[in-house]
Amino acid sequence: MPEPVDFVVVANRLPVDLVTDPDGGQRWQASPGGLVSAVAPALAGRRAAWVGWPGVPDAEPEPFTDDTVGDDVTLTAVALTADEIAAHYEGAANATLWPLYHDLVATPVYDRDWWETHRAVNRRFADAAATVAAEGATVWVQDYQLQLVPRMLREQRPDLRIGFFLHIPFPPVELFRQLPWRREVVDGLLGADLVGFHTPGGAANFRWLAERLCGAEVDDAPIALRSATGEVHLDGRTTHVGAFPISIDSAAFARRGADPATAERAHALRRELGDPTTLLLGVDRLDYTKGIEVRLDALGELFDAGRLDPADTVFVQVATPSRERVDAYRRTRDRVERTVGRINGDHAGIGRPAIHYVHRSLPPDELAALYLAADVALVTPLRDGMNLVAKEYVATRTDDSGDLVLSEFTGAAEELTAARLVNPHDLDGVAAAIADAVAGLGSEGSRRRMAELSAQVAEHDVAAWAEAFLAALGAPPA
Ligand code: GDG
Repeated sequence: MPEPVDFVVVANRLPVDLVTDPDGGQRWQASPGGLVSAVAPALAGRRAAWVGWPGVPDAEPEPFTDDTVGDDVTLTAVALTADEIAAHYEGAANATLWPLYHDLVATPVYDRDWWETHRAVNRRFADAAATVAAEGATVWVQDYQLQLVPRMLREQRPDLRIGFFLHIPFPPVELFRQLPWRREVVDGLLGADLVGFHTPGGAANFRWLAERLCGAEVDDAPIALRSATGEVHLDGRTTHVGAFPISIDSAAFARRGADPATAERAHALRRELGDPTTLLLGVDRLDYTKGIEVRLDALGELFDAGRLDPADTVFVQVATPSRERVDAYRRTRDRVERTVGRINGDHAGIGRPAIHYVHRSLPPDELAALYLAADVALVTPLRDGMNLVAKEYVATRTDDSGDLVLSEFTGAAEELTAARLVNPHDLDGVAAAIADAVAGLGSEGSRRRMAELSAQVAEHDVAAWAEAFLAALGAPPA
């Protein structure tokens, strides 16, 4: 058993997944999702541990290290059986909490057996964290799958400094109250010293629920972005709640965008796409919250009405496979693929699809080239905690060209106010914003707005996010 450490990250997934090659050999591979880049700045210069599930059933390796996060970070696996993955991860996390927290975009399933397993799995994560954390250590718990961990950890280790960050939206109180285990979740989070959300609204909703559901005493101080936090007092302890909008490694995206090799690949991509006058882009996990159908429907209507010409407009939608064992995700994929087929059937020339649909994950270089090649990024979620794609697009484009159509229902919209903000439920509004963005390309107005967006993302990068959260938590510096 390695020495206990002063800094522990607890997340549903380890930064690496155990993968089995066709020849039966096993190796570790960087796991999907942006958590590594988000947490990496906080790990730098610390001897730390990362507690998480290795991505496949029954894997229980001894603690190990991996280049993804460096030798100073010990990776401690929490083993889950296939049944536990089905009940805790695919069930309670992704078929109960995910749709509930995203404003019921899909109908949440409230299943008591799933929840029991969810609770047992949270306990296993808490136990693992308690084992690796040294006396007085800082433990940073990540995201909606592990909301019960702070309380479970606090009970066995009152000496720890515990932070929790929610990467998805925290719902309006009227929706949250549907959850049969609502009090347990709020109490679970109140085991932390600091609970962080992307937006002040989420933090305020949580504070209200702490008072009503758990009988906590709360302050009514305004909760501001990155600065003022609210307070919740319960059982002689104080939990702070605050808004810490996550971001990206903005400089790294800008560097990639300014790299001649990326520009060359971006030109080549446009050529391969038939040199369209206008290239539109969407990049998402294939998730029903992301509003992929919204933008497809809007484009379809623009083509139908002749407001955009499918002969010189191309839309590339990268939709990376996600949660494919969960029913609602299978249905979403079917709907998206039907719609792409219908629009191409109605509008594409032979050998010239109007919509290029990629149901694969692309390498980061290729993604950067797409960001650079695209004239307009379409980010139209029905609800999204933040949305990093919007930030990556503006950070990659260092010449203030391009435009961003962004849903009001993303956390990003609270910061990227210079984008073309749309209500994704208003199809006419989305279509109009896309048409206006295309018509306005290269104008003084769009340049000014893109410059403002890049400046915002450059200033508030992911290192600043981690620093602000850990400072508010009172974690000793690395
Ligand atoms: C959750 C919250 C919050 C996508 N396709 C490819 C690829 N990606 C990368 C993007 C981006 C990330 O995946 C997606 O991040 P988002 O923020 O857009 O969305 P979620 O996955 O839902 O993340 C969200 C986030 O947590 C952080 O707190 O913003 O609201 O839902 O980084 O670039 N990357 C590569 N190839 C792809 O094909 N390499």
